[in-house]
Amino acid sequence: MSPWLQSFKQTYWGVRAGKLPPICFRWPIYDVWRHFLNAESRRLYSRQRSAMTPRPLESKVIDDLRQFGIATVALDDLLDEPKFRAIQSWGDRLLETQDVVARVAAIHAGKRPERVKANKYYIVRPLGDIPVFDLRDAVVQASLCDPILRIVTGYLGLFSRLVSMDVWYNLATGGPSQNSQRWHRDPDDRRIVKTFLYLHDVNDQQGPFSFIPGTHHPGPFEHKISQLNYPDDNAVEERFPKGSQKVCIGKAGTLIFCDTTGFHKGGQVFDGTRFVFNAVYESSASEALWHGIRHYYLTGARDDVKSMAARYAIGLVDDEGPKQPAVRFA
Ligand SMILES: O=C(O)CCC(=O)C(=O)O
Ligand SMILES: [Fe+2]
Repeated sequence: MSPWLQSFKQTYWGVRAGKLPPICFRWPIYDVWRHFLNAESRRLYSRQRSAMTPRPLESKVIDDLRQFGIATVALDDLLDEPKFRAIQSWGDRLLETQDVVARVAAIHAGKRPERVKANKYYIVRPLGDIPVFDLRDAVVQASLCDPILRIVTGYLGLFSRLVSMDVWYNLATGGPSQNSQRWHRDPDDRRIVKTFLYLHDVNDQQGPFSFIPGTHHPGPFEHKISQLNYPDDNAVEERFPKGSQKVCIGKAGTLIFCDTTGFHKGGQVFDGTRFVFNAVYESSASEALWHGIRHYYLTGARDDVKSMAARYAIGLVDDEGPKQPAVRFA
């Protein structure tokens, strides 16, 4: 079948399934409607300006995000009360569950789980593919805390949506780099803030998150919304040699903020494992939101969430859905 006919068929079936046609996500159409769709989130942010005024360390993170597209801090340095130990022991308990131990052992024995999210068979997700979090979980409270939301909204210039939270246990599976282990730009929005919280130390053999500073600004290998942005590996390496790449090795408790519309990769473990919590903040015009993709569910009393920015962040997230997580703790 000719590529033209193939893309026509894909568009046709996509539209029938309720998806917007790809043209809606191309420049400049997407950029125009993104602007209008975010009118409310910009207005809410500017109304809350004084509450959202960043503290000095938060301002430094925002500045680094603007300039380089990446910043790292220790989570507890941002918070009024340390939370990392509680988050880490919650994570460690997840790893000790029978189900997770069995899945890890199977992969180490060379088995490849079938039908695994995004084909990432090298990741064990202790909470399953669509995790259910509770608003009382320390990790959720950290993801919605004022300092982090001041950074995210300060960088994006609008109230953002917490579109994803996930826990990854990356294993060494050998073989060539795959999926997001290869250099790419994320396609969901024009500006994205992803945070990666290292739950265990990560050295250069444990699949550290890596980024090419500055590539969140327009540059080579154009950023395309709603499409794969994976140039040939050699082409990226030639254009951005090793010296221009930032490899985020770090201690447990390290929190990385990154605008992943720039080139990044990670999670290819050669020795040991990588244990990380990932949260994703995007605008209300994020492509994933528009396609109705739900990455997680939330339980707990929403009325307890007081800050406007946090309420907005979870405003579109569904309550606990049909899929139960693999494990739950009270
Ligand atoms: O696993 C990693 O370090 C990279 C993941 C990634 O590409 C992403 O979260 O967008
Ligand atoms: Fe990515």
